[in-house]
Amino acid sequence: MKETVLKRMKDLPSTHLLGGGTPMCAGCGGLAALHEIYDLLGAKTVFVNAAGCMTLLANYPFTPFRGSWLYTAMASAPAGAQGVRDALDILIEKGRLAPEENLEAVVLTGDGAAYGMGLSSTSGAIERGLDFIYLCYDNEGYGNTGQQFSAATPHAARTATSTGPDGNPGYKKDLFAIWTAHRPAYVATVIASEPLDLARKIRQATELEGPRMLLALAPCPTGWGFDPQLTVDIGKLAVQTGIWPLKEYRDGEVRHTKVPKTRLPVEDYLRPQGRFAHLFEPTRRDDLIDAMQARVDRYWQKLES
Ligand SMILES: Cc1ncc(C[n+]2csc(CCOP(=O)(O)OP(=O)(O)O)c2C)c(N)n1
Ligand code: SF4
Ligand SMILES: [Mg+2]
Repeated sequence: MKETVLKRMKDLPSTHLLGGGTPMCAGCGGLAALHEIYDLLGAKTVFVNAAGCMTLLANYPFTPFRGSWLYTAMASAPAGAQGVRDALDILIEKGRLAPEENLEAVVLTGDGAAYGMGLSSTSGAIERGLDFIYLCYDNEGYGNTGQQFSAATPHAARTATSTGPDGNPGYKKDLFAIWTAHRPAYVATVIASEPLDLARKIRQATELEGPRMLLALAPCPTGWGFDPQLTVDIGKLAVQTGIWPLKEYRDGEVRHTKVPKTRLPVEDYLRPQGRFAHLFEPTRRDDLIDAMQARVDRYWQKLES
């Protein structure tokens, strides 16, 4: 049995993440982003995964990855990446690993870990100048355990733990700003529904050394309550309404990489999602919708001034 499995794995293409057979939800926006990113990073990666939905991808010996995978506790993925990086550097220094066989240490984490539990170990790793890529798929909640609110949940969204008439009372933390405050090598926001923007940023990240973050908004049909066939549409609406600004940070400068020419109303993004249904039924909540629109407008107006 084991030999058959190993033979089948050997016959697989070398750098592709295989979507079929994974125990993920149909239409998972996080998986779509990872799929595109892994195609570009290639098999010479060691994923250091903080517990979350993507952990389901590595059920030994069946995994769609061709590279290596290390599973860590939610708060500890950057510490795990430090260990991997140090081990690789020592092996290369001792001549036990050829430099061309070097691997990229890539933290793969959800927002629950990235915006909350793992923030202090992440801050320490950036401060030490760890040479790693930090990939956060942000589905704006603790998805794997039933979409409880996280520090990435938007204001007014309903979650398993924000069930009142106003939804989540808190506001989404600005992880991009938290990272750039550390002056790392590179930070970028991406989304799978904008693959060209995403591909350019992955190339940029791989050409640099040091701490580099890719923050992917991950439309989540299960946790956000929309039809899985709408994942790409929801992703595009996040960009076109200005809710998810596509931008990058390098050398102390932030640059927006795709500015919507005419911003659509945020309502277009909210309406198809069950987590915002209480803003429209039974009574329309103009107070919450208008406040959300005003926050997005203020963000973009600040850039224009
Ligand atoms: C310290 C700790 N608390 C709770 C859990 C249980 N747990 C496993 S996955 C998960 C959700 C993680 O959320 P996020 O990081 O956003 O990833 P997602 O599930 O959304 O992919 C939780 C709470 C855990 N593994 N470790
Ligand atoms: S809960 Fe959301 S993020 Fe998790 S696998 Fe399902 S669609 Fe993907
Ligand atoms: Mg999450």
